[in-house]
Amino acid sequence: KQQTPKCIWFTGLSGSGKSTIANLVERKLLALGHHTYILDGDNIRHGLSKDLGFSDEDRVENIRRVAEVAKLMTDAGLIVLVSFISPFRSDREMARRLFPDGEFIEAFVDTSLELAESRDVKGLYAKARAGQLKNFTGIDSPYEPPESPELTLATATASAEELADQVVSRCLAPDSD
Ligand code: GGZ
Repeated sequence: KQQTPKCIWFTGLSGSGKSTIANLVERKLLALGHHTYILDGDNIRHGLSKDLGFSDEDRVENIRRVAEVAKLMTDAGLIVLVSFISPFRSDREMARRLFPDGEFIEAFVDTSLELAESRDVKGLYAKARAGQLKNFTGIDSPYEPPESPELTLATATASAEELADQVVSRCLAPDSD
C-alpha cells in the first residue's frame, strides 16, 4: 500500500514519556501495514553519536545527525519516529527545514519537570540533584518547549494509549500540513 513518508519528532524532558508513546505509535502503525523506524538514544547514542555527551555543543551535533538520518529515512518512504529530548528550539527548527511542508510533525510530550522528576524511573534526576550528573536537562541544562508544535501530548491528563492514537490520526490525516 502507498504511504506518505512522515517525520514524527517527539521532544520533551527525560522521563516525559517520549519512548513509551513512540513505541505505541509504532505498534499501531505496523498493525495498519505502515513501515516505520524509531530513532532514539538506544540506537543512536551507542553508535552514530557515541562520541557525543550532553554539553550544549554535543546535543546540537547529536540532533543534527539525527535529523539528517531521519531525512534519509523519509526519502526511503518510511514513517520515522524520532525520540530525543532535543532541548533547543533552533535545532528542532533546523530539523523541520529539511522536510517538505506537511512531512514534519513536532509532537511536544508535555510533562512538567515535577511529574518527570517524581517518576524518576532511572534515578537520573536524583543523581542530577545530588550533583553526580552534570548538565542534566531541566536541572542544570535548559529545555525550550516548542511554541507551535503540531501536537501537544499532555501526559498528566491522558493515557499513553490515547496520546498514541492522537499521533496516529495526525500522521495518517490526508492534509496534515
Ligand atoms: C539529559 C541525559 C543526560 C543529561 C544521560 N541530560 O531518560 P533517558 O536517560 O533514557 O533519556 C535521557 C537521554 C537523553 O539523550 P538525548 O539524546 O535524547 O538528549 S539530546 O536530545 O539532548 O541530545 C537520559 C540520558 O540520555 N541522559 N545524561 N545530562 N539526559
